[in-house]
Amino acid sequence: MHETTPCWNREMEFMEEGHLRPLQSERLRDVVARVYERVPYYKEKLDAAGVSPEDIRGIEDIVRLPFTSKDDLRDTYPFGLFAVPMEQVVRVHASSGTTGRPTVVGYTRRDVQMWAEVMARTFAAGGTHIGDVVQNSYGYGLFTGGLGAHYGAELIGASVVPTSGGQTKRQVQILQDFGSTVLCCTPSYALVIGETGREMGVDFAGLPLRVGFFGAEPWSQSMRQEIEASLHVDALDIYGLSEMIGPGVSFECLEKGGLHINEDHFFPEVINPKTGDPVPDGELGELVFTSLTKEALPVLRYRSRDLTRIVTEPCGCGRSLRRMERVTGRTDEMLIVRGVNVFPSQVEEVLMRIEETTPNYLLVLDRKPRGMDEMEVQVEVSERTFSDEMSKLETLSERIGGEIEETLGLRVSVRLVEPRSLERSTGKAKRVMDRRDLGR
Ligand code: DLL
Repeated sequence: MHETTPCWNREMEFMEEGHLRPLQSERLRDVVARVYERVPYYKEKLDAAGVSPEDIRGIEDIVRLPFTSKDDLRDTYPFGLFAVPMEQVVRVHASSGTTGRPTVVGYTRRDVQMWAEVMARTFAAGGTHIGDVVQNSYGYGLFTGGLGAHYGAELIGASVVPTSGGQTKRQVQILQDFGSTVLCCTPSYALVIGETGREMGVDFAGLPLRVGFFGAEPWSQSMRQEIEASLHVDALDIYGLSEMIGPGVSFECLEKGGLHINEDHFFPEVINPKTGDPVPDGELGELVFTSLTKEALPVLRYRSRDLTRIVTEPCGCGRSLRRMERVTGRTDEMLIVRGVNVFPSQVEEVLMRIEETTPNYLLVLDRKPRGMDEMEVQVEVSERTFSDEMSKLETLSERIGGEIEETLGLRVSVRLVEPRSLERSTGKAKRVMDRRDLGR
């Protein structure tokens, strides 16, 4: 069955029912024993929780383990959670986050190989093969995107062009001249590449570009349509986080119905972020991951703060790896404006439905002198709309305000801004400017 579905590791990706759980159980027992023995911080944590490695008999016992959070990584900065001596660490990455110290992550040689394997599965699921030219526009450096995608594409045997992010005109030039068939970057940067290409007079329909692997930030179904129309590609969602490995934790296949989790390496749970209790499959909650095979930095029950749900229906591709829905936002990204919970992705969905605007927006939050919070939605209008008369623009901004209010239950002010006036990002886009802390 499904012999024709493109894949990298048929045995693991299409594992028969009943085979995966014993493997996960064995790997969980092993990782718990390893961190207990080798990472004093974890020994203390497990002792405090009253759990010893012998208590963990199978994967169902995972709920007995304590959670790990970003703070645990910060408290042990930079290498305190490493479970191997530095001589065995062949790579270090770090994610800067928005506040405080960066989170540092390390890899043994085997970890780097496993990472390439899970990224090869990602690329193969989108039909990448030998002979493909993979333009990798994720940033190379401390960020995991660049090198993570690089090694996976190389393992497949594709020709990798490591452009990294930035110099967008050159990106477009290379897309054309090298005949890139695969593009990797953040979804927001994919749109910037499309926009720049059009300004340069490029017809993407005439290029060999076929598929894009986009991730590292939340995006919506409407944004997928926008990218697919702009670049003439299949736009696939790829997800990951440095604390687990980087990109490669989960990936979409060409069915585009959620992301298959590489659960032989990363065990997923979805919990209620308030209580920490597991929620049933299909219910929205916070994703928690345990790395089952990582050597340098094994992490137990890491609270990702990402919100999603487990998809229960089987996928048309035939893979048995469970799927998660696309991540729509983070628990710490939720804005509370005059008591209303707002996720930037909700505003994005509304803006994407409005034809006269472009997908470039910024939410600006201010606290007014009398203590009221205000949210301004700045959104770029299209070139054609911008040249419309004032009255039309006013009607448009009222319409947008009305639709946002209907969705969020919150009155916001809308400012239409000139095409190309908002800052473009070559990596993760910045959609929120919260100025409410100033002068408090
Ligand atoms: O962003 C790894 C990555 C690189 C993934 C390239 C995909 C492609 P970090 O910098 O540690 O790692 O950021 C991890 O980014 O917890 C999510 O909040 C967010 N994120 C990553 N992928 C997606 C996605 C990389 N497909 C954090 N959809 C995660 C939504 C995503 N959010």
